[in-house]
Amino acid sequence: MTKRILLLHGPNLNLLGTRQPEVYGDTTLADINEAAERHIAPYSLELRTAQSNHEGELVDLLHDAREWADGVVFNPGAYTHTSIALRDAISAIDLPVIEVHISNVHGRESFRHKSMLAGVCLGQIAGFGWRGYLLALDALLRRWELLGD
Ligand code: CA2
Repeated sequence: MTKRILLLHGPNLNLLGTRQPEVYGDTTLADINEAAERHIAPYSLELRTAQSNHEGELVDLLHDAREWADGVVFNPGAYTHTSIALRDAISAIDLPVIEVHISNVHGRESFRHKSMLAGVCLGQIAGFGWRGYLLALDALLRRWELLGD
């Protein structure tokens, strides 16, 4: 049975690869989505990608995912640190959601140390650059026993 994954990117991540390469690297969002597609190619998985700069639209995308997806890999950007609406949406959809951050948020400003979302996610991956998205995909693959130890 094919599993379906939403790879969801939050605010400002459309700018990846254009600014602040010292923090976020020089990989673009399109590069990340392509790398994710390549990564899952050997498995019976379908990937859909989306990016929004708007909190309510991210809530809608999470609600929609309930209708079709089996899991979500989500970089909520700065909404990580502020959004009770996204926390409630993740709680409501009852899907495994993995929070991903390109940078090590715990080594940055103190306001980035707190995630409003991590407690309702399956787990959090931070600090491994764009490859963190691939680690998150592997975590879902393992959960579904499509990838062994
Ligand atoms: O490290 C991450 O992935 C973050 O989610 C990125 C967010 C930040 O607010 C979080 O604390 C950690 C910011 C995304 C901004 O992305 C940019 C990319 C290129 C140029 C400017 C911003």
